[in-house]
Amino acid sequence: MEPATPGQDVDVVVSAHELRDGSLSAANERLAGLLLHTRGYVILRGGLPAEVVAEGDAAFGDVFADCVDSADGEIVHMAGIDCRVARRTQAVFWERNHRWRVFPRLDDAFNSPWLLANPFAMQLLRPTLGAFTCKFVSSDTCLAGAEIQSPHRELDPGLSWEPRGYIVNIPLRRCGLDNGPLEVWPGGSHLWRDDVLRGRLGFDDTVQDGRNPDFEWLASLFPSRRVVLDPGDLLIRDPALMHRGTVNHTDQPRTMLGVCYFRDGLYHNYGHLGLSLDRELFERLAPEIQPLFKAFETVA
Ligand SMILES: O=C(O)CCC(=O)C(=O)O
Repeated sequence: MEPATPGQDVDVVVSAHELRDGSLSAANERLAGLLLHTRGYVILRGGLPAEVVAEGDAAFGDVFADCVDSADGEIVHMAGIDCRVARRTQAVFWERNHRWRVFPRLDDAFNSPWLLANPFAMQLLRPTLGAFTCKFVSSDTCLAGAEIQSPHRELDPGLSWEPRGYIVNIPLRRCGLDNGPLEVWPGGSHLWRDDVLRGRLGFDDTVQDGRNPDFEWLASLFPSRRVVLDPGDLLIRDPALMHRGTVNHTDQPRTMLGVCYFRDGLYHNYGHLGLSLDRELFERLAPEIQPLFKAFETVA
């Protein structure tokens, strides 16, 4: 391998051959495993067929328009969260400060195994998580007017050095520097311990949409990277990795799907498969991925 410049962005480029086989070569698996373990995230360039992303993007445009049209709907409490349900597409959603969280129903446009159980992501998650299932499938849509978020970590970070789960982000269109890319702090922030950071030192790493000067100061001590993603790329990240949403300077929504997998036996109250799946949709999933989605029925 060529020596890297310190701090250089290193991503994994999926070859046409790997894409056809749905399996990373030994060298790419090793590189991806290394980046995931040490930086808390890895980008797989070209880890999804273009047509799967294009179909998801077209369908999401319709779902999102329905959410916007349904923004005056009744607030309902589902899976521990106050949300609304889009009238036509039945997507569960909420909006905060021009950031929309949408749980699209996993119908034919969204149920491709490439999206829901990407073979490269599965190849990397199996050895690190052991037994795991999907916790939720949602999307982040950032619009003009959204403020930069406070750096934060998610899903009970810092309880162990073992990853509790992973989030696979799938951009439906280009996430460039101009339209609100995710900013991540790769220097080991996914390993910061909760008992020290919060318990002993009193930093709160959970604020997303408000200001958090203390934690923003802490973040300023470390280099960060704004990740540019093209349709077809895949970002796999530890939810404990410090990150934030940034500002969309364009007039077009910027959407990434987020598929969260959690280690068996661990729990977090955020997100639920029942927000996007019912028995009928579950039965339409490819049989080989159904075991990952079996928890959909337990939504309150
Ligand atoms: O902009 C994004 O997609 C990410 C936003 C984010 O990190 C969050 O809402 O937790």
